[in-house]
Amino acid sequence: MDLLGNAAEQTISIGGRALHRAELMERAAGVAAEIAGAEAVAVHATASLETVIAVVGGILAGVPVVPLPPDSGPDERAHILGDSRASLLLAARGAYEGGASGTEPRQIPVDDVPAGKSVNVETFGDATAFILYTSGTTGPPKGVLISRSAIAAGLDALAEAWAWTPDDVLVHGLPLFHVHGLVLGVLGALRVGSPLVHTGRPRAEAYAAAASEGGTLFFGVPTVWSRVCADEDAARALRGARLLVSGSAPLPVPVFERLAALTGHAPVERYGMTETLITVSARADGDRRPGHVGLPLPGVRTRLVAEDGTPVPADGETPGELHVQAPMMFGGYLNRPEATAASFTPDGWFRTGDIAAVGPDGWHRIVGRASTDLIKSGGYRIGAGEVENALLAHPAVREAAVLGTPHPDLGEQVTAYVVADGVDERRLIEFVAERLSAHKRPRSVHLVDSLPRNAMGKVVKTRLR
Ligand code: MCA
Ligand code: AMP
Repeated sequence: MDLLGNAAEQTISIGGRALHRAELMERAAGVAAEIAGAEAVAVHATASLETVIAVVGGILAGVPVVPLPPDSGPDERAHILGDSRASLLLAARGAYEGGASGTEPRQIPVDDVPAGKSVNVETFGDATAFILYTSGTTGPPKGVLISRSAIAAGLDALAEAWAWTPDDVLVHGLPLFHVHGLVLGVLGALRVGSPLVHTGRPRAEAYAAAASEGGTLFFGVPTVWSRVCADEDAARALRGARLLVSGSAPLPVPVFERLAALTGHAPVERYGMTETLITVSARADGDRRPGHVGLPLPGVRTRLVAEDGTPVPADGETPGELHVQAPMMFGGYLNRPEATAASFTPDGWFRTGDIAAVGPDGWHRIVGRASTDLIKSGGYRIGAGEVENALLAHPAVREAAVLGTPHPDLGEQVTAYVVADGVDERRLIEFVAERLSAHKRPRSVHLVDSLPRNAMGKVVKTRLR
């Protein structure tokens, strides 16, 4: 299986710097030689060519890659590095300023690694390609094991559904440490063989500029599309594109409609998770329906189940928990066999935790989440428990409850209710920011006298809203 495809000619450009495929492969082969045999390798995943070289190096070496969000705070970073047992860390020279503690992995500046000769990727069969850390409802993020075959299956299904070919020029500016930006947005381009233009950050003007330079296929999270709509000139520049794709969070119907009106393209929506990669999507050659995420991709099976475990009819109305079986399924949570077991039903279906309705024609609509403890803000998945724990680490905080509340630009924002003595809201936001990634810090903190609890003593978050 040649995960990276075999394009003869291809350019990867990030934030204005470009690399030809041949050079990328030679530099990645050099990295592969350097890290060969490691248990796992962390990559300081800035939006840069060095990140792409490092990640491809990991794949060529058959070493699981652990993308480290560049703004992750010390607590988060220590957890990811310790849990994954990454003994090496690849970063652009001078870019990583991580802790100086003795537990830090040995740093290898990607720029200093000499280019190598091509390596045979087939040798590594179906090894783990990535350990992607993602938030659960409680506790620190879990490492999601993603195999090479899951990625290959996921990318091939998307290429088919979106008619994605080497003639496309893929454009996006998403972070390179999640499935969307990294697996779809980088490995997808490499496997399909389409050039990639990464805009550094996903700004409307940058998407417009890339469109006028020949970009055809654009990826964004709903916040990006909403910002594109707010910049009408930028939106109109996308008229020449072939396909606009939205995912990672619900695309509000008004944004869908506005985007279609301004660009002439009804966006293709698709649904997925870090654990399952993308499983449901609209098609390039089919309908696009606002508020809907499409049909199961080839090889994917879905079902809806009521709370009591009974099947839910596909009438387009009745909601149920979405269960999935798919060739792009993850291989479990690293070091967490109980969590892995709990995420599957006894008959082998993955419980997504999303509530959906499915029409008689198979079209899926995501209507919500089973738990209030997973927040989606700007397309980032944030576990309420992780933010609550960060708040509780402050000596003045006695109780904390975190939830997602509606936000016009980000979909949801992180909102905290805190019982504390002698500390103000601003200080608590900074305190979380010192520990966790920027997007995990609360946008607002409400200091309250007590939290609403049920008879069991559990906080009733729905009463906080
Ligand atoms: C953030 N800021 C804050 C706070 N939070 N300032 C004060 N108080 C806070 N509580 C700062 C930020 O650091 C930033 O500063 C500035 O405010 C603006 O932040 P924000 O509004 O969040 O905008 P942004 O930084 O422009 O980010 C919006 C974004 C971003 C570009 C849409 O959220 C993003 O990249 N999202 C993509 C997430 C993603 O890729 N998810 C995929 C996972 P400064 O400007 O100084 O930096 S999902 C997945 O992989 C699956 C499988 C799938 O389905 O795709
Ligand atoms: P992550 O693992 O960060 O990809 O987060 C996965 C979650 O994002 C899913 O369980 C959904 O709740 C949400 N999600 C992803 N794509 C969509 C979409 N197109 N519409 C609604 N929710 C989505």
